[in-house]
Amino acid sequence: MQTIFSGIQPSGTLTIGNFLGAIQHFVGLQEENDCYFCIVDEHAITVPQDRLELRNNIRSLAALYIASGIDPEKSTLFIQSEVPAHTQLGWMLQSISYIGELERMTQFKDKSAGGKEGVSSALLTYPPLMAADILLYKTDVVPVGEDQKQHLELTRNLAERFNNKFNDIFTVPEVSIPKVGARIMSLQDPTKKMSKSDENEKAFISMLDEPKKIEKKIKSAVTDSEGVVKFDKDNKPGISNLLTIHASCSGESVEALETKYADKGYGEFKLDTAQVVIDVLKPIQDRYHELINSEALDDILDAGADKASYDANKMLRKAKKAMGLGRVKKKR
Ligand code: ATP
Ligand code: LTN
Repeated sequence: MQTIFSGIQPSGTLTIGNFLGAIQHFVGLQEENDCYFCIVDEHAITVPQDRLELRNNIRSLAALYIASGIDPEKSTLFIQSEVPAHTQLGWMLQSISYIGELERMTQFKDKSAGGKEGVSSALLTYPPLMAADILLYKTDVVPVGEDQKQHLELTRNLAERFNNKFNDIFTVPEVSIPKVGARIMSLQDPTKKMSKSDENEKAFISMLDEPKKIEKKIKSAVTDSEGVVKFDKDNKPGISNLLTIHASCSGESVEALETKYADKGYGEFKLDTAQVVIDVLKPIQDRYHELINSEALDDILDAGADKASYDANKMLRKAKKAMGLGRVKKKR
């Protein structure tokens, strides 16, 4: 049995990219492992958020985790800001992070591309907080999409740096990236990753989109003029992305789909792709609507925060002791 940790930001409604790149894999992992899944709201505030929207997104994300198959009996599901140990260890890890290495993170570079004046300092110090999330639970494996690989490498470096400098207390985690679906691209610009905070709504399929909307978005997805359903990431990024989505949702291989649509047009391929996406999302949406306003959801999150706090505080105490923070009480 291994310890698994992963987090998702409540920065909008989850997309099919989050589902195929992350949640779907979390569900399979919970059978044989000790899993922690976190709603990382403190990461979400590194960019401006509307308070009421953030509140809604946090609850909605919790309901979507469960509706997608995260079983609170098997896994610990909790909200990051309800477990203060995360920001506490995050601060301690900032003290051993270098500005240079943080400035090299591509997510920071992308999000601060418009100039550094209006960008929060938390966007820069986000990776040590992410490292804290992971290291508090003696995590062995972190399942994430491709875009998080660099943050995971930094987490490993910080863990090793801390262990060498102070005391060998942290487990150095491995990253796990799915073979298919690790990087679902935007429907409007298939060279960019699909992102829930994209300002163009047509660029992503939200997990709560209605069937008609899903169909419309896939129909208007940007492709090419060749008219051949074939996987070629460099020359046909749009069709390759739809093939990945179709394959991940239907369980068929990309090769099998290429054969199936060999003499068919994009129109038919797109309609079928929409259908397999709708089929995957429908039962999740039904369960979501049962959960979203229930007290049961609060009970699950309360229990999750209690369990996570207990485990995280144990590690926090060790880290404080290793760094010399606080005091040792005199014997009376
Ligand atoms: P934002 O747009 O707010 O930056 P996001 O949509 O990129 O957010 P995150 O909360 O940062 O989503 O990521 C949650 C998980 O989903 C991570 O494991 C991430 O790697 C994965 N993920 C995000 N986008 C994609 C994508 N397009 N394809 C595959 N996996 C993804
Ligand atoms: N940085 C991640 C979200 C995240 C995370 C984590 C993922 C925060 N803490 C810990 C895995 C483990 C993102 O933007 N997708």
